[in-house]
Amino acid sequence: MTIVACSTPPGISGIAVVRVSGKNSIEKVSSFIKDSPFNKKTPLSKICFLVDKDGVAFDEAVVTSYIGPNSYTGEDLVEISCHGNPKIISKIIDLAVDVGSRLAEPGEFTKTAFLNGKLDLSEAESVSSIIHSMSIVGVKAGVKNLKGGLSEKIKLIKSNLISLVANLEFNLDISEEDLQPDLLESSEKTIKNVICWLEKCIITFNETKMFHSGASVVILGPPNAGKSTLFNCLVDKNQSIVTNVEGTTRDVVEKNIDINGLPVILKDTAGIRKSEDLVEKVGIEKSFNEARDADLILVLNDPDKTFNDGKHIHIFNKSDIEKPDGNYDILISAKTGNNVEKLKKVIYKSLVQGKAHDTLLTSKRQCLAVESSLKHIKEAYSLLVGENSLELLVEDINRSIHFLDEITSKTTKDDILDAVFSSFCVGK
Ligand SMILES: Nc1nc2c(ncn2[C@@H]2O[C@H](COP(=O)(O)OP(=O)(O)O)[C@@H](O)[C@H]2O)c(=O)[nH]1
Ligand SMILES: [Mg+2]
Repeated sequence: MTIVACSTPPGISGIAVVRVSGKNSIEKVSSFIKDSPFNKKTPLSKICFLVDKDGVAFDEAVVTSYIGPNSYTGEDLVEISCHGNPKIISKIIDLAVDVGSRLAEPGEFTKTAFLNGKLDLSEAESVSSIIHSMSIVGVKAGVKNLKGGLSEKIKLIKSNLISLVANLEFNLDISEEDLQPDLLESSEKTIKNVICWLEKCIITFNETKMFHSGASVVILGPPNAGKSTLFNCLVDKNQSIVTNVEGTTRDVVEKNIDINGLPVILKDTAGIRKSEDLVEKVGIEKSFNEARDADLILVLNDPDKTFNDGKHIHIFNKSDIEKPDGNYDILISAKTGNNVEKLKKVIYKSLVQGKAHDTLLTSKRQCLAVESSLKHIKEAYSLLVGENSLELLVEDINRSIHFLDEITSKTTKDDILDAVFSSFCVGK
């Protein structure tokens, strides 16, 4: 079956790209190209006229053919770079469907590439992370994995564990006195190294997942503290309403900003106070909910609260007209902008503790698999130091290997595949 989809976003654009993949895709597309120069033997890129059934040209486009397996999907593939008029795009898709293609599902081109062995699962996921990542750091991590960064590392860890299992199994089959003298010592070393690497993987993922999906930063505090003024100052725009009337902000106002390359989803909230106003009460409840799920909370002008949990920054605002009434991490004036640049640095430092560039995992799914693998290898370690039976030890190491396999696996259950590829865009 041949699949077809537009790979560029809907709407008017200079150029749009329609892709057709599958057996006979080249013949099928040729049926609506004037004097088609394409064949199944040689890949080709050419400017062509696209013609309707009546033979009249409806666009001039650059058409590129790829011959499977040397294509993105691993099968014959044609990319049509046409003018980005939605009418032209749907005409091409209609003509492709008329000659026996069907509309592609989201992510189906990449899924086909995976099923044809062009990419393993972690590499396919990196395509999604390259497209969706909210920062260039996240994009770079995706590209590293597209080139097999994570797969290579997993392969190496796996081969260490497989040799360990082989060695242990060999020693299971021989008599006690013939046991390799340093068996336990060398096994312990291998297992410790694997534990160390897996732990590092999880820590860096947790520290850097914000580079992919953004960090949620909530501004919280009493009414009139200047939360909306600070919000506007950080987003560089008069977006949130500022007045000297308490209870002005009721709904959560949010905006994506960039702090030193880190994508931040900044949220302005209703001031916390006892209120009888129903709408304001709902707003205050929303403020608490946002704060609970936030990566970082900026607490403004609240002398009663001091926090030392790394999740709060205690800020004194209006330092241009008032003296601080308690202990604060930083003094600012949202109105004049004084110390706001310094606050940005404090925000960045509170969110990014480690080295963002070290990350290898790009999805929650990968992280869960690493966590399960770590759990079993840790169990293996306790069995080893507790001098328990080698059989049990081997069992746990094998389970640990199984979860590593899930990260890159070429043979994966359908539900996992569906979950991975449904997050893609149509046409990728
Ligand atoms: N002098 C001074 N006034 C401020 C500052 N920040 C906010 N304000 C004023 O305080 C009032 C309340 O500000 P707003 O941002 O609406 O407070 P919110 O209720 O916490 O959102 C407004 O009149 C602001 O102009 C500041 O840093 N200095
Ligand atoms: Mg406000």
